[in-house]
Amino acid sequence: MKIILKLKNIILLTSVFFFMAVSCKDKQEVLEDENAQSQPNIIFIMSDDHAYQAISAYSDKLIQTPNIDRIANEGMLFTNASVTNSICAPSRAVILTGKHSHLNGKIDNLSKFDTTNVTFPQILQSAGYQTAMFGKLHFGNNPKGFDEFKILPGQGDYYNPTFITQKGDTVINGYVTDITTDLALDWMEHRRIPEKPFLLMYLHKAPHRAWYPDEKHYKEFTQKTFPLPETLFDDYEGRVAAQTAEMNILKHMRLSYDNKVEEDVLKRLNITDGGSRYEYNRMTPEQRSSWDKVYQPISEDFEKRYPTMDDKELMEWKYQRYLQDYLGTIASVDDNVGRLLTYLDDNKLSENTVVIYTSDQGFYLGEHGWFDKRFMYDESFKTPLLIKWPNKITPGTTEDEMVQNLDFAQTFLEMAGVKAPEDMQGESLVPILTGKKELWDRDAVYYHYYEYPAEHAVKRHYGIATKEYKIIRFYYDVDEWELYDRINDPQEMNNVFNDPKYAEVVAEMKQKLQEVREKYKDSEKLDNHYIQLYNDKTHNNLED
Ligand code: SGN
Ligand code: CA
Repeated sequence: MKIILKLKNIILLTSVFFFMAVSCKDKQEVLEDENAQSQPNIIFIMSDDHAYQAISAYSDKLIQTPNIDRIANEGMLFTNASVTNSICAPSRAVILTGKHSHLNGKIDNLSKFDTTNVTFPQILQSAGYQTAMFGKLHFGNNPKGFDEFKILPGQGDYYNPTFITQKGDTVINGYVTDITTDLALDWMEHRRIPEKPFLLMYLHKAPHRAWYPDEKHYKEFTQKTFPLPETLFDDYEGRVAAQTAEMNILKHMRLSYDNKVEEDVLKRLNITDGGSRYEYNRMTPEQRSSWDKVYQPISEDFEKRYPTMDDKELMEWKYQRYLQDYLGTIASVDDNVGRLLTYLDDNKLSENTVVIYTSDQGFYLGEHGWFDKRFMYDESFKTPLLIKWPNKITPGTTEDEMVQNLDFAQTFLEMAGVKAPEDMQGESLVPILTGKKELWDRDAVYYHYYEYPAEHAVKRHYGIATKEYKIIRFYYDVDEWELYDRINDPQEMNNVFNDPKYAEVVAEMKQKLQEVREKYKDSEKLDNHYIQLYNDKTHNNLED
């Protein structure tokens, strides 16, 4: 009896002490503790030029990406996510500001980002989030709203890259994809404040041109052969802007710069297609020696075969070389996403962390005979999007609603319970993620590409896509319209704009395009304003 009484007293006393301790806690601290529990951590993973065709959750024809797929297996796979402007820095500006290019001002890669724009990381930081960014930004200036950043200058390098940090520039030896992950893990391990929710932007340079894999993966991928896309030999009939674009694998991909044929071999073969193996020249002697063991035999083989190759054979050879290196860089991204997810598991962070995987845009992997992006055609208009949010998203869900990178800012703010500014132009994806799809009624998405005249010669164009159709207008030095029937012609080979059978659809889509342009506050006046700015040399103040 006595023992039980004693025990009761101990319990009572401990409870009193506990409540005293809580009430002694600063009110603000308590609030932060509560927020830390209710506000999820957000990890935004973005790679550069990662085609959805090269993620096995979408298609396993080319590569297995088990770690990236895990995000969809535990969350949601978006099969109809697109960008508003398929090029690097503009896409990033749209993501950060939640505004279309014509309003945030970052229309192309050539001008600096206007830092008077309000970005979602700044808002999250003010709302108590700890924020960090590692990897590629490509803005020409440093990001605002981050407690810590280590970013690549411009495009960044694969081998032994330089990073811009708050304490100055530093060169880190090794492979960029591994290093970017090391930086992110080091920040989570040593500088994360456990009482605060965090936003981590973890941004890979890979698989951007000129596609330099690490040793493990070039050894593996140079042994592989990939299926040819059905449209590899597209002749661009009926599509004027496609005819003048300069991104054809046969005609515009460079044998040394892109396909890594040694310069001496090209000299002996009398081939001058410009460029050199830039990244090779950055390697340490050890890195070069490993590289040469694999790539020298490829050059030697090419030297033997080239004299008898016709265009078809050369196209196929270049396509295989392209995919071997491109996919090799993705295999590293996948390994490193695995490292990050394992870290979250090991540190009990998985349950309260949203993980997003996306790319700054899609990419052509030989479809239409192309590499690169920029066009509103599906392979570069669409982008991969996989989101895991434990206890909110039903694992293994596939979603075909037309969502865009424009929606990310408002989505993250809503996840954090923070009100988004009225002038953001996207829509939060939270209803879709949490099974309240009836609140989502978007029926068309808007697109506008500006960087012309420029590399790859893709003409300026804007358009809208609905689930059934896509209408595009190319302008500046042409005035060309295109219409695609997305259901019957998913490869977008037949421009049916002038087909009388589609006259009614054309009229409806033109009308809708006008309405959408008005809704998003885009106009001919703004088109002309940006042409004027572009022609003014001060606009082009950045190297690509
Ligand atoms: C570089 C590439 C282009 C690529 C742009 C933009 N050329 O200029 O092929 O389209 O970047 O890419 S290279 O010869 O320098 O590799 S983006 O992803 O940054 O928009
Ligand atoms: Ca890109």
